[in-house]
Amino acid sequence: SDNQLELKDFVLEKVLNNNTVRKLVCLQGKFRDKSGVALVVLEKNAFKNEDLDSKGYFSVDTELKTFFQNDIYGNYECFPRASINGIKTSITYPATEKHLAKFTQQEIHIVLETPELYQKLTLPHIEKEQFNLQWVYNILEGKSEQERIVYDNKCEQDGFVLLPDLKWDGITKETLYLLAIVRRRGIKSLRDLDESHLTLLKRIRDEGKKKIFEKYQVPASQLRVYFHYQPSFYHLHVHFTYLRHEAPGIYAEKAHLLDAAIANIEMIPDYYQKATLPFTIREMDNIFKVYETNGHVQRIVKPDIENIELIDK
Ligand code: M7G
Repeated sequence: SDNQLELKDFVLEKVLNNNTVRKLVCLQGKFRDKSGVALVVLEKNAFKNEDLDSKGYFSVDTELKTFFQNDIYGNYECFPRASINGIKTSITYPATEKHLAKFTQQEIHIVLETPELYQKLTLPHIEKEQFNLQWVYNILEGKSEQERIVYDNKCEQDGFVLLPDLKWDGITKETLYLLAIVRRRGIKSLRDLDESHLTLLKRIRDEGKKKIFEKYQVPASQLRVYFHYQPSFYHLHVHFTYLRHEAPGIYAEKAHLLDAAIANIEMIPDYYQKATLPFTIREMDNIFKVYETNGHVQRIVKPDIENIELIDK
């Protein structure tokens, strides 16, 4: 269609992040003849075991360029056929400042969010500004990604939709990443959970694990099932990733295992309304200013090069 975005029309304005370990670049730019700002993320795909044969990397179509050969050591660059050499690409258009900030490399800090700080600082911030949840509603209302849905429990109260995460191609077992999105509206995050959500949480855990085993043959014992705190999207969802896959966002300062959350609530029904929850904020996040203004975190002061030169003279 006329509205189709094409990479040949992309004009780079700024490299927001170039992660050499994850082999991922985040780019800010424009599409020719279009006005909005675009966020493009390119990521080299993980190797798939099934490509490691004579139809994949070791096929006659693979070109091998020699860098050098020295004694028993050979160094090459390999150019496999295009169809196994794709680059995972995600485009957000039009992107807001907040999208760009999320993908920009920057200083990061931990703050300790007591229940009081949640009420006083975090909650008003979430209510004032947060990412739009339209994509979530599109999934729940049957308008987008329907062919990707793995399981749909339609119960309004305790149902959920299970589908591949945006970050996953839905095929490569090595990088398995699914998302369970609850049907009930208004549960913002881990912070809201209490004993009234136990049925929902256990259903997500049990049915989610069962469906993933049936469809992808990954057993429950090899799944990492967790919430993010803070999440980017304030409509309750649970991440399911393959234990062997070092998925982004599985760090101690961000991930909370679903099993641990259930156990905490069973022990203390209002655990998450009483707990101090640490979370990370980045200096470009607007919530950083809120916590900074209230004295809970300090910006890393970058040495001002021009001033240092003046002092030296
Ligand atoms: P989060 O913990 O709220 O934020 O998780 P994070 O992005 O900081 O982890 C939201 C999850 O939803 C992430 O894993 C995203 O990759 C995923 N996601 C975001 N969008 C916009 C979509 C989408 O449109 N479709 C699907 N299937 N997943 C998405």
